[in-house]
Amino acid sequence: MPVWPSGITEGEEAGVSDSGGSGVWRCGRYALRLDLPRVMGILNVTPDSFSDGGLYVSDDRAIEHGLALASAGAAIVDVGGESTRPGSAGVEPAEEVSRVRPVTAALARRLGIPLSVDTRHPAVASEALRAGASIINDVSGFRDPEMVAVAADSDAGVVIMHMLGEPSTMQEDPVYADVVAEVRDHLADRAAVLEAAGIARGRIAVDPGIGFGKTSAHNLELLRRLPEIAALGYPVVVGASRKRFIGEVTGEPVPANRTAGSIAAAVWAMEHGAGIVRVHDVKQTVEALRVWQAMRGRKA
Ligand code: HH2
Repeated sequence: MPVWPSGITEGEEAGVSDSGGSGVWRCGRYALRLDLPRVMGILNVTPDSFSDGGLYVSDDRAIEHGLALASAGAAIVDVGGESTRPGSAGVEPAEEVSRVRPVTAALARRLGIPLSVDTRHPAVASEALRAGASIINDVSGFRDPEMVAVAADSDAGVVIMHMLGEPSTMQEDPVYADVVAEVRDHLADRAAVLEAAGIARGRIAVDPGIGFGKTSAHNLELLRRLPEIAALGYPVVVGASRKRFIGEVTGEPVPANRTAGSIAAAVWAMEHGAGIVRVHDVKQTVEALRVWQAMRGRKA
C-alpha cells in the first residue's frame, strides 16, 4: 500500500479521530492528515478557464481527467464550473450545477479521496455536496450568508479564500497598506464567522487567494510571508499554479507552459507553511514534493 502521496487510505476507515487543530483537516467522511504535503488537482469543467478552459467540458473527458489526477497523486480533486479569472462575468448557478453535478457524482463513486467544489454559489455547493463532494472551496470567502448556512448544515470541509472585490474588477489597481496583514485579518474574521455558525475549527482551511485582486508584487509578498498566514493555525491552501505572476517572472506568456515556475511556487509554499497546494500539473508537482519531502523528512 503506498504510504505517500495518496489520501486514499485516510478516510474514516483509517480511524483518524483527531478533532482538528493538530494537522488533520476534517472534510465530510474524510480526515486528511497534513503531516504530508497534499496536492489538490484542478478539474475545470468550464469553457473559459484561463489555462485549461474547454479541455474538459464533456462529462466523459472531465471524469477521465479527474481519475487521472487522482492516479497522479492528488489527495483532493477540485471540481469547478465557473471561471473566476480576472475580468470574467460569471455563470448562472443552474448552468454551473449542470456542469459540476454529473462529474462530481461519477468521481465520488469511483474515487476514495475527497472531492471539493469550487464555487461561490450556495445552490451549486449544496448540489455538489449531495452528489458526493466533501469540501466547499469558495473563492469569495463565504461572503454570502447562504453559503455559510449550506456549510453549517453539512459536515464538509471548507476553504475560505481571500478575494478583493469581484473577478470582473478585482485586477483594476488593487491597493493594500500591508497585503499580508490585511489578507490574514480578513481570513481570521471570516473563519470566526464560520465558527460562530457552528462549523468546527477542524473543518476550516484558509487560502490567501493568489491573483485575486493582487498585483504580482502582492502575490510574491504573500508567498514570501506565508508563515504569517499559517500562524492563524488553520491548514493553508495555496493556488499559484500557472498564474500570471509566474509568467511575469519567467517571461512565459502561455499559462500551460508555466509548469516549472508553478512547481517552484508550490515547493516554496510547502516549505513556508502551506498544507495543500492547488495545481494543474499534479504528476510533476507530486514528484517535486516527494523530492522536497525526502530531503526534509516528515513535515510534522
Ligand atoms: N484559483 C482559481 C480558482 N479557484 N481556489 C482556491 N482555493 N485557491 C485559488 O488560488 C484558486 C481557486 C483560479 O484558477 P483556475 O481554476 O485554474 O482558473 P479559472 O478561475 O479561470 O477557472
